[in-house]
Amino acid sequence: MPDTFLWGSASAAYQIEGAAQEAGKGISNWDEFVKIPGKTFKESTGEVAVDHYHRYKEDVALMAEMGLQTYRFSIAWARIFPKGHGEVNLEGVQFYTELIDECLKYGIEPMVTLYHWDIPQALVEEYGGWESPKVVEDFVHYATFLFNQFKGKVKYWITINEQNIFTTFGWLTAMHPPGKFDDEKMYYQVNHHVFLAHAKSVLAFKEIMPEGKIGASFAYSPSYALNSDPIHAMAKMDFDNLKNFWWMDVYAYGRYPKNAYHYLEQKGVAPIVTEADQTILKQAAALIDFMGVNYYQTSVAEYNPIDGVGPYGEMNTTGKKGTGQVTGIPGLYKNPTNTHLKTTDWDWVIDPSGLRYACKEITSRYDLPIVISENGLGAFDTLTDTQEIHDAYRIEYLSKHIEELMKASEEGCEIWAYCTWSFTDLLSWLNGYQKRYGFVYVDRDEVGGSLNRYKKDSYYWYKEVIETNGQSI
Ligand code: BGP
Repeated sequence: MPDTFLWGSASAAYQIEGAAQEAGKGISNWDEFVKIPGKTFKESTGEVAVDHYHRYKEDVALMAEMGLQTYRFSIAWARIFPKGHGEVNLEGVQFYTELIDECLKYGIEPMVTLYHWDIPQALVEEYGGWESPKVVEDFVHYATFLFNQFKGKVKYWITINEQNIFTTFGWLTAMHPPGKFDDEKMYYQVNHHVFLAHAKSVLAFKEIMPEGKIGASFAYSPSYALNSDPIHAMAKMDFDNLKNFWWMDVYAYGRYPKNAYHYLEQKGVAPIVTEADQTILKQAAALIDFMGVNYYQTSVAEYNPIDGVGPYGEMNTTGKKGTGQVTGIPGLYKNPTNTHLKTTDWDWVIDPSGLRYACKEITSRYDLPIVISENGLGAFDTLTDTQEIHDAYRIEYLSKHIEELMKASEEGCEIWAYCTWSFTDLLSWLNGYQKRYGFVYVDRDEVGGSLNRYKKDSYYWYKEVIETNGQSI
């Protein structure tokens, strides 16, 4: 990979920090949501998570020993502004300052996500959080505060993590806070507010740090038509417009895909977009530096008859293969499992070439550099008696994806960084602690544990990948 390329790993505040009610931090939507019985796997919470808040020095030292070049992490809004706005919590600012300094001390480039799904609960109570346009100003104020605070130290910034996922789970499937079900009208309006928060932050950023790099991270699932039957080709187009381009076009072009907008307008659920909004979205789109991509899997698009499957079905959160259900939009598309590919224990298809496909699609459609901000395998791991973790399956998964990433680079995609999900094991939002992603095993389960860290086989493997700049995979 090019000399400037960064080999990295990623995390999110709620999933690793713990110390949920310490050091002046305000309560977040997730701190509240996990209290509702049945919402998370075995009622797991991020109250302690993997205690990164207290062990960050140990974690960063492990990163340094591995040779990690960039560490992507998110800042918990409620640690900075416990009420979402107003008084700053200096202890929170100090924590992230120390974390950033610790990374810099070892030459690890910090990559900061402003929003990885935890909004201060106070804003939810005050005006409904993302449901109100008021959130835009508060978000931009929070973002601007961080830009000023960490200017000169942090070059790479991600505004919003997986807007498509947290809004879908929050307002359509009720699986994330605020737990609303099938509220399509609000779903699109919320998304519009998030777009504006992103866009206005980008504009503020370029005033403060013109030389910095900023983008959003999108959970991109490229799609394949079931076969060459035109009916499925059309299903693929509808899927892409509604499930992929709806977000990426706004980030990169500052406008919604027209056919999708028209469809939603006819359905009466399209967001209200003013001319002033359009101008802001366009201005920001012209200024973003990269497309952030969280890549886990591809989708198959098949025509879904009007009396076909609906958008809501069981999701596999237990790790018992085959328990997920096919969903879709009647009259447009559905997403059956790809029979050519293997799946993980959580029914996610494993498709390394999909990563290359994603990079090429973004390159030709948007002509933007790419940051792979997440990619990884969630799996059950076993700690042996001699405290080793033989995760050959993870090595295989990652090496195949890296191979495809390198091909994409050779084929003309400008890829700036590759962050695996994740560095240490951490809390999976809906799947508890048993779905592990890290290079570093953390001894804990849904109930608790020693929280000791152990290097997995994949830790040593990635160290060598970095050392050889991807030659040894
Ligand atoms: C992405 C999120 C991450 C992380 C990852 C793995 O959607 O940005 O926060 O959780 O997916 O997902 P899961 O934990 O559901 O396996």
